[in-house]
Amino acid sequence: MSNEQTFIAIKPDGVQRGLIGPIISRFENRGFKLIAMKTCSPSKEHLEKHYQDLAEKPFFKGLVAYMLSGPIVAMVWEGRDVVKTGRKPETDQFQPAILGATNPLNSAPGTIRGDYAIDVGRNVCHGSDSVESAKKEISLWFSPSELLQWKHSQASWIYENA
Ligand code: IDP
Ligand code: MG
Repeated sequence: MSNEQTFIAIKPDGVQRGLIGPIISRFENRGFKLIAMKTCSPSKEHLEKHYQDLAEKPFFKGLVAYMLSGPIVAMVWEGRDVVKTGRKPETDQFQPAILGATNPLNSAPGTIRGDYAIDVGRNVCHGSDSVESAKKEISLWFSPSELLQWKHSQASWIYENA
């Protein structure tokens, strides 16, 4: 168990479909702390860098076009084990987590993708898949001064040993 930070983004379809509030609520209601958030329209180069590990995939071009198709809400959430609570690690196919699986049709009801999406190419949100990628993604999307350290007044009601 460790205090972690994860990068969560509401993709253009999530923004256009009015899902900003519901997606934020999943993390907020669970007890995680929001330490950075902005609405943005990143460049093609920025999005290609964000998804650089997928550059060889046949869907890469379409993925970048999808991410360029409208505003994105970029966020950093903090809390105990927030990376793997936020999304299923690649190594564990069975952990549903808050986001659900990459393909919404494989996502359990109760997860964001399982409740709000159908198509893998329109899966409404992004979440870092490991602590290491979270660090890389946070530094790509935010400058250190944009990450706010603040005391969550609810902390002792969320954690036994806050
Ligand atoms: P993840 O978002 O669950 O981490 P990744 O494998 O990292 O999934 O893929 C990044 C994004 O690329 C997915 O969220 C989805 O939007 C898109 N994607 C993944 N696989 C496909 C596919 O087979 N067709 C179209 N888009 C895909
Ligand atoms: Mg991924």
